[in-house]
Amino acid sequence: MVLSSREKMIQLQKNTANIRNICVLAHVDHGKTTLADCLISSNGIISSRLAGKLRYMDSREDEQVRGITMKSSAISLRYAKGGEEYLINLIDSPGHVDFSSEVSTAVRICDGCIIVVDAVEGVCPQTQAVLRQAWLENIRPVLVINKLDRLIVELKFTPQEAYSHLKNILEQINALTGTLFTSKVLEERAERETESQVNPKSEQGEQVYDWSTGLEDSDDSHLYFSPDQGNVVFTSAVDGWGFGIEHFAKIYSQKIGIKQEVLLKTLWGDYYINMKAKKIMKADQAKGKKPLFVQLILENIWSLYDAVLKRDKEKIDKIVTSLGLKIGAREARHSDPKVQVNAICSQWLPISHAVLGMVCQKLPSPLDITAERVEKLMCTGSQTFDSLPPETQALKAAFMKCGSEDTAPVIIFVSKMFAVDAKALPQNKPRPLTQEEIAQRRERARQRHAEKLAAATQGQAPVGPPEGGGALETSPQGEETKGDEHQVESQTLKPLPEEGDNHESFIAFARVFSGVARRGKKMFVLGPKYSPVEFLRRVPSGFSAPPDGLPPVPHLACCRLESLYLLMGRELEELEEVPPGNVLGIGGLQDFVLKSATLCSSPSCPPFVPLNFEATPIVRVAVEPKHPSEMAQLVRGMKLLNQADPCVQVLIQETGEHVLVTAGEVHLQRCLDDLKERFAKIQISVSEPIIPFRETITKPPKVDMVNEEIGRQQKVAVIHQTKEDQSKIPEGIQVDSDGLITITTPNKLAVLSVRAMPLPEEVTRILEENSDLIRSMEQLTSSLNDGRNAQMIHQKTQEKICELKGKLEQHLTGRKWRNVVDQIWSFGPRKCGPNILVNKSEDFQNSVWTGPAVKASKEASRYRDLGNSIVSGFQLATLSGPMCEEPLMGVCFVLEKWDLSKFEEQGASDKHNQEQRDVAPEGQGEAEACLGGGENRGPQDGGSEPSEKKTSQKGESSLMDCYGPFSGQLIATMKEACRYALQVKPQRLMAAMYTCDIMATGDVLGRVYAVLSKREGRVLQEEMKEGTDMFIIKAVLPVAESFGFADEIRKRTSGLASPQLVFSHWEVIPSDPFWVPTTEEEYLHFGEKADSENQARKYMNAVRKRKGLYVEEKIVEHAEKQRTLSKNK
Ligand SMILES: Nc1nc2c(ncn2[C@@H]2O[C@H](COP(=O)(O)OP(=O)(O)OP(=O)(O)O)[C@@H](O)[C@H]2O)c(=O)[nH]1
Ligand SMILES: [Mg+2]
Repeated sequence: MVLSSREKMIQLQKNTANIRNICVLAHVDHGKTTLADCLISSNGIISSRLAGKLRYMDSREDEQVRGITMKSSAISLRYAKGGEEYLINLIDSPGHVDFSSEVSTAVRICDGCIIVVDAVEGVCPQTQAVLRQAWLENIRPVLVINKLDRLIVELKFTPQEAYSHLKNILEQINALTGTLFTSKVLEERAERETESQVNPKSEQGEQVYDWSTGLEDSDDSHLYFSPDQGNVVFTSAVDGWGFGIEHFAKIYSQKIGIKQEVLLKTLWGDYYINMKAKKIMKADQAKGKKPLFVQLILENIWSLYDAVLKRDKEKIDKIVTSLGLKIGAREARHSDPKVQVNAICSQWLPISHAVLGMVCQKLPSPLDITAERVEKLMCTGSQTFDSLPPETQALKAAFMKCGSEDTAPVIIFVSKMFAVDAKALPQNKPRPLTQEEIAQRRERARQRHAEKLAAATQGQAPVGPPEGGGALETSPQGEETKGDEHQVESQTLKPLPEEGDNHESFIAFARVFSGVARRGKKMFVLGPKYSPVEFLRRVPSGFSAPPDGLPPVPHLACCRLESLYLLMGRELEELEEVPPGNVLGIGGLQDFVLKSATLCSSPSCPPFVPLNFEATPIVRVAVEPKHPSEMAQLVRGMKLLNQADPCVQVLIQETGEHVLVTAGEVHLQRCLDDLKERFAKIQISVSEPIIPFRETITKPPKVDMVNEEIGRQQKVAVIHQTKEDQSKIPEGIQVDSDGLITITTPNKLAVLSVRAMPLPEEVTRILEENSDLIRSMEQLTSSLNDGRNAQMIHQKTQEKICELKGKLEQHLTGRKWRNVVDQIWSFGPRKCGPNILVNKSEDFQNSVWTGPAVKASKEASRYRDLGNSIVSGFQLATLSGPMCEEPLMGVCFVLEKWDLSKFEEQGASDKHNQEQRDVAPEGQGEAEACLGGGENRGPQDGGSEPSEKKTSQKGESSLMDCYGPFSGQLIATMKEACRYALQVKPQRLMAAMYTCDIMATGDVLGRVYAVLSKREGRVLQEEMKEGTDMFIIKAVLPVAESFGFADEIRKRTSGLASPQLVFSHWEVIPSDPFWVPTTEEEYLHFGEKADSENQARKYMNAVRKRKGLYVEEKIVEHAEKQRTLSKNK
């Protein structure tokens, strides 16, 4: 029986103070979906017998088969407590790392979350991750320690042991919260300090003081989890029970006559009770006293389990009667003890009361949204709230008020788009009839029957239909034509199936932050790059026009809220309007919103900060249709998939391959299934995963491959090899002993000298971390270059830039790096990557820190244009390296010399000639044109044009010669120079690495290690989980070796260990892909052919093969031997 009708929900949605938007977060398999089942069953949506088995929120088939959740989905529940009725919008989220982006989409639209922790496994890597995500979104958590039954049944703990274990888990999770809190306080303090340094007058002395005392002063007690705070409950979701200590405090205060408040404070903690004196005292463990929690709570539960497991009928009956419960006969007789436990406990300690009670009491309503959170949502990038325009700042009040009056601006955030089968939309489905409708139908059928009977008894042939009755008979489902909603609906929706194969409809997963979302309302869709400042600049204030009549503003579109839905797990219910503070589904936005967006009725709203995704998409595959003719379907399918998944990336590579980039293997599998079965509906073939690599250079090794120091006597061979290397370099390019490449442009007018040096690891890391900052620096410079007066650079950004520069200076020390930071000219690839270009040439000085040399002189601007060509060459070189055309990482290119003297001479002589030509316009032209093969003959006519202009035209044309435009030559030459500069240094490949957390029991540990070492994994840390026989292993594993890793581990350990893989960093593969034995020792060790496996070469060749590049491979190695063998046979 469904207790909560749609009408009831609509009514509850209006009482904002009693709404709770919450999500369930945890590590994979800690019981989120099972818990959600229990809560859903309390509303009668599913039967309580099925709760925990059905996993109602896992609506996809693969979720049910694999037993893991893959998407977040919402359901609205009703809960009554203390005379108040609450509406709980519950979102179940996935715990698997591959789907952590789904967690981000859930936390954004919630105000609170339930963190679930498995009582046996305790705090796991994803627990940390989700707690961090909740923290970053500023939402308040409560804790559910689940699977307590495992402590009794599996681990066979005594109540006392269980208590210590639980205490331990609480300590762990509080320690985590503590670190998050301290880091935040310290960050804020640092911010304050810099602010007060920058602006000492505006701050008052005292305030600075406040923060310098920092940590000790900030009260953080409310942040921690503690049963006596009421923010922790203990549950067993499978067995359907759960409790907070409040429940027992109430019972025992009546039973033993101690005040409830006292019990609340002492039920958790080391307190014991002196029954005789009716006093609670601080427990002294040494005396063997039991804490209250053990004595009054755990022991009761333990004895119940004990009785049921031992099938002690008498004892069970006693417990049941003493608790005053009624157990159904079927459950009481059931042979499975689990069913009995469930029947008893779910009545005694109903889990939904414990959890939902805590949620209503401890988690905030949408009205309690904090100013801090609002400001964070509204400020993208390095903006601060104060820097927003006043109209925008005014919206903060609307957020805080969460008002539903007509004047309130409507603000909605769409956190993801999800696809549903169009047939499943409520408007396309026959609606179940209401009781009245059923009664009406019954009445009509009865009438018809009576009429028929009457006709038969009169023996007449059926006459003409009596007032439309016949029409009813011919169409049994057709009812009275007037006012029947159902019919109207089904008529209006008939056209939909005619849309052909478009069976997927997209629903936006969203929340109303302010105002009432009404069907048909026009809204602005704000793209992530939209700026209200830009709008206010373009559209005069007070301009009033219908939203679609506005002048075009970038990243702003206009849409209509076509349909609104109440999200009910697997079902959707249509709504006319949604009041503020609610989670909702919106239909009809698929043409406006790709993945997420902000919708607002007022254009002065800024777009919300982008969701922060923890996982980096790293696993790529190329897909193509089995039948080439189905390409169009594939492309369309991929587009739909891209929209339906928050984290997948869909792209077409330069090679023309259609590529899917996913967060991991499981995610990849899900995306492929979706593509095949839902979005493209075609057979596809999938390539092997494309593994990304990076190319870099290192310092020359000091030891050879057999760990012998490269001594003097062996140097001969080494030099021999370098010579060989150098022979690869074509003539005309000079290489000095230090690896400085000097190269001339094809037209011989410019000479470039470039050297490549490996950057220290730390510097590479800093560059990677700050790529966003570098990108914004770059944008700023380019907008200045364009002569646009870009937005004033914000003070905070300026500080961050200075900080970055400082950090780089700190790590780039020594003679080699002297002044290098000041001379950084560009970053690459894509102008923000982890490689740098340093300009040491004397003539032209330019650095990223100062911005472009904004000199008005023509000369300067010409240099700047040529400089841009050099930078472009560097960008190209860093985008694809010489080894296997993968991007570079951690390389510094130094442009030592940039000789343009010839070019200038040429320019001057051109000018001179031009002047002469101006004097004598005919005659000399032919002779000069030899360089350009006629191309630079240029415009010789037009004597009427002003001479100034003519000169400049002439100047430009002189840049052309038979090798093409000079700027193009510079780009190509610079790229070549960089590549050769790399090739003369020891080149290395870098592999992407996963960190891998595996939990395994002691007996399978050996097998886990075996799999890890087979796949080149490296164990970093191994820890035993206290009180259990579980080990936590932290390892790193190359992405290249990770495919099938999780499966292999599961198979080898019979499912007892399951790894979680998260992309962590890039690591240099120590072996040299071009290595051949050179020293005597190496010859001895590896033989002349050195055909033992070279991992780096294997990777490199695989990539080259995939890209269709030349691979140096010997196909027949020992031909003679093979012949002799066969002869001998
Ligand atoms: N013993 C015991 N098992 C439980 C309990 N709660 C859940 N489980 C089991 O744990 C497994 C995982 O439960 P789920 O609810 O699917 O876990 P989840 O957190 O939703 O997992 P993901 O969504 O994949 O992250 C299932 O086999 C459940 O039966 C519990 O209280 N006790
Ligand atoms: Mg789940």
